[in-house]
Amino acid sequence: MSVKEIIDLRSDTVTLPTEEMLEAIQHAELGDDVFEEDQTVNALEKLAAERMGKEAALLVTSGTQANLISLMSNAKRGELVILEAESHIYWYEVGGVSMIAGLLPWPLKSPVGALDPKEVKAAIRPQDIHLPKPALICIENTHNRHGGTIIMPDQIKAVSEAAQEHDLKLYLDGARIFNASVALKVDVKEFTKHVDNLMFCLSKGLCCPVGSLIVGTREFINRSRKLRKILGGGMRQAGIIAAPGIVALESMIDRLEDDHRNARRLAEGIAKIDGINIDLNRVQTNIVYFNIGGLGIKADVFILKLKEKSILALTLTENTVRMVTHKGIEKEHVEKAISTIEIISNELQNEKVHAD
Ligand code: TLP
Repeated sequence: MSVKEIIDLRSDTVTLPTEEMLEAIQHAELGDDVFEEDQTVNALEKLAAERMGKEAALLVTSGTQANLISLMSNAKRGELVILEAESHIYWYEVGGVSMIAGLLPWPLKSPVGALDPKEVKAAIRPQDIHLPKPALICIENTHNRHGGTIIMPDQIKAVSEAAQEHDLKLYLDGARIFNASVALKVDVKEFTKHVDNLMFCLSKGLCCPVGSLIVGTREFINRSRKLRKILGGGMRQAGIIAAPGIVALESMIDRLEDDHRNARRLAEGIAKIDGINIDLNRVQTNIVYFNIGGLGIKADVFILKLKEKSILALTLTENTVRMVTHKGIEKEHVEKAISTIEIISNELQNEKVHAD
């Protein structure tokens, strides 16, 4: 690691394609995917469906597009969607759930990201002339804003029972579902078998440059394909994107364990620093949040100080900083990040003492 090297812990979306991926792109068999003639896309979609234990899959441009198409494919305009209050769909997708899908989001709060089946049942209110029709429940795994927390298969099962009882669909925003499966050392189907359909991202910890996959029944995927076209997401020689996706599914999943180990080390290092608060129980995968409220400055100022020292991070709230580990972040980068946070924290504590 050179002294000037930037350590980018903003997100696992900053990962670059591997040599093997670039090689695969060069040799990909291509065709027009709107005519379903790109054999590389077809192979990726088949592989994704098999991995998730579902009938079919569809390659789309991003996680946000995957969620939007899935919302529209699972529910009709004016219907109600139950989701977790900190979910990505509710927070970060520019309100597409209402603006484009035309759904009424019904957010439920939770301590660490898992919906409480009792609260879900209570939210599914009886048919009444005054009320919108509940159609869909969305869950997120791992849960981003709760710190990359894992929603356990039996927790998903309990929500799926509530959904089935009331004839609602259950959808999983599984942008980082492989992080959950690797962390628990269980097959990804242990999670997906309880949901009707889902999406997962290729362009996060799996290092692909672009793309997410929607997975579900053939009927759901056919509907989603049409919606993707409406939204301008019909791509032509998309094998260029699919080729690294195949490499990702075949060889990039197990290495997520390295990211989890690094995140744990980072979190444990940060936990020792005075003035910083971190909930180590939430550090279950590759996301680390910590509260810097005790240092007397706001998170946006703190991340500027980090940036001056070549460490990049994001803010979550006024007082919370987010760091995400990924391919390219090694043990020495983690150590450097910890020591830099410590230096900045000490400086701030000293300034505070002098000001008092
Ligand atoms: N999350 C991004 C940012 O948008 C915050 C990140 O850096 O974590 N679902 C979940 C759970 C996500 O974390 C994300 C991306 C998405 C959906 C959307 O994926 P993209 O960025 O491909 O549209």
